[in-house]
Amino acid sequence: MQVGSCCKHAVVLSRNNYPMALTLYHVAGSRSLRVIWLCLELDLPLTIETIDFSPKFRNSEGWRTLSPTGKVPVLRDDGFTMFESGAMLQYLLDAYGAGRLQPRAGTQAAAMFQQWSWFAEATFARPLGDIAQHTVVRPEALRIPAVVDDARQRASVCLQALEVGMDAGPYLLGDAFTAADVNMGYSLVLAERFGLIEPGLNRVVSYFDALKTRPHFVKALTL
Ligand SMILES: N[C@@H](CCC(=O)N[C@@H](CS)C(=O)NCC(=O)O)C(=O)O
Repeated sequence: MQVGSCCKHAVVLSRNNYPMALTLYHVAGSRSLRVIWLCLELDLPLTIETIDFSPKFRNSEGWRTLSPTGKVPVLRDDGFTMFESGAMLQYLLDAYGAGRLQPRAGTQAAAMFQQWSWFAEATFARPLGDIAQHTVVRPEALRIPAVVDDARQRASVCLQALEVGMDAGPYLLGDAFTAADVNMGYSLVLAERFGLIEPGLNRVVSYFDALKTRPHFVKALTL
């Protein structure tokens, strides 16, 4: 797979001698931010290969071999390849996290960790993705304004659910920062980009502000 030949540049986040060889196929502003942020938080070495986000490249046979739906990101660990950003976080936590940034399995905290992680992608990111598709990703002729209007409503319901449903903070599970915040953080980046975070969402605003004080989030946003 000649992904490398389509990469604009590679950045290597590496300070330790871990036995793994993680490579992330990345596009700035995409869900690959989650993987970069988590690797920084866990101090895992990661090679970041920025790929071409054009439909031509994403529909190429080579890219579809790695990502059958043509989406971004893709993670490789030596010869092992996977798609779905949330699943990547879980793999990294379980394989290399040594118990960090996730609650012990089988606890109610772990259930809440799963709830917010799934919510961030399976529920909240759906309308956000629709907004992205119909404002940026699709060619103009294929964009449907009514889809955007509807998606904005659905995303607002999700923000309201976060407002009333999250713990007292500062993080989703209270005092402990976890990878669920990494999952949610990216969805909030999109929500902010689309102007959906209203000032009245007090808890959401202070939660997102708390995430923005984390240096690794700030760094991930620049890559
Ligand atoms: N659930 C997937 C969603 C992947 C996804 O939609 N990625 C976006 C970029 S953030 C993409 O590739 N969009 C292009 C498209 O859908 O055509 C994940 O979390 O990895």
